[in-house]
Amino acid sequence: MKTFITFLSIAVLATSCNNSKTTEDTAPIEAQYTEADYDFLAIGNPEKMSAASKRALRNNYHKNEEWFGKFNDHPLKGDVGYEKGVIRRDPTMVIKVDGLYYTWYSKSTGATYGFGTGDPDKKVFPWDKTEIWYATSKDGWDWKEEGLAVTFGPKGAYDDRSVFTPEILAHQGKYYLVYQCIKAPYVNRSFNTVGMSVADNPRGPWKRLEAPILEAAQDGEWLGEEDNRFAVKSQGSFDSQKVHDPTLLYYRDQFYLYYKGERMGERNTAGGREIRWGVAIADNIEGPYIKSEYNPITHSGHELCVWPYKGGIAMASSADGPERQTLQYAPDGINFEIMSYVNWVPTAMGLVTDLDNDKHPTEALSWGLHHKTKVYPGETWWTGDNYLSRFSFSRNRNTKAEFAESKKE
Ligand code: AAL
Repeated sequence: MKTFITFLSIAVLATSCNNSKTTEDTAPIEAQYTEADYDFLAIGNPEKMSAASKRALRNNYHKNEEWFGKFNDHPLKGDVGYEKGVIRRDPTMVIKVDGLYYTWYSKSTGATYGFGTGDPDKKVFPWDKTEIWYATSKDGWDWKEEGLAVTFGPKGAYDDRSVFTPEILAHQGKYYLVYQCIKAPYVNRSFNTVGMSVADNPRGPWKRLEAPILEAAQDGEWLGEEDNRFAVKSQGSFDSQKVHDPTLLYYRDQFYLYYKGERMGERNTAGGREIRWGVAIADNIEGPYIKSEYNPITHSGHELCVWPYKGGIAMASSADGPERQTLQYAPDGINFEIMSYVNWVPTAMGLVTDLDNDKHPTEALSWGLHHKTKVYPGETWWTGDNYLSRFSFSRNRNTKAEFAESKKE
């Protein structure tokens, strides 16, 4: 036993020497791995471990099994499901007020033409010329569309072309919508902003702030005059062109505005599109929001999905990057580690905020909303229609506790 403990100490310390050391990394190996851990991972001889077995221990597959599971999709009833010619997408978190669930989402109608038509009024993307609408439900299945919440700003303002991809935060009796904004004209090289509207009641009226609360860094340099977002002399920060999917959480007595950044001259890398997340933090809910010095805080993910769990922040990383389709956890809301790999992460998840998150690592994922795309034969995804749907998360059948229990019999 002593021999393998010494061998393992060296192996584990060697593999962890490039990472920031936690108490666990530096703890004596006896404290890290027990015979039960080896048995759980079916490692018969700890003196002869394959790279995969060492990685299983290092990545905590014996500890994090409660984070593993599978997402499912279920159609909704009522007004927000598929409707030809109507875009409903990017639902917010689902909040419960006086026994009724509320969600907000981007809504638009009319054909999408793409860029370069020569007519600056033509809709370029499903989320262009979009406003924020809302719907309510008694049971989370049957949704009633209630109407418009936030429309465009006045001509010439930062939000005069499109307001979309909203997120909601209920805080101290008020309601805050944060969302993406586009100022006309919408071109490939547009820089976008994040806006905020405030209401005393989830049914509005909503009052928009005069200025955006977050802006793209705009610190890259375009190459040439052509409207091509991939042609750059330098790329700049991870959020040099876009600040997307704003998601506001009240955390540690401050306001954490998580967001997705897109870079000028975005590349396609090993993980697909070059997408990363950042966070901007404020003492007051209306700002100023200061971008964290630790940005980017992920090297993967697409639409934001974050939730409070046991004093830290958990997240689901969806479509892009080498760590796509993982669940991750940051004890401080900034330093995320992979906890599990999942079959699929629903697009633009809106979590339900009145679930008992701390009960289980994936309790917050019990159910929620996301959007889907109906692509018509012979057409591209962006001429299709988006509609809302419901997801659920099924946990693994055999947790470590159950495994230990079965060994007793
Ligand atoms: C989504 C989101 C943002 C983008 C667009 C609409 O996937 O990342 O909201 O701007 O696509």
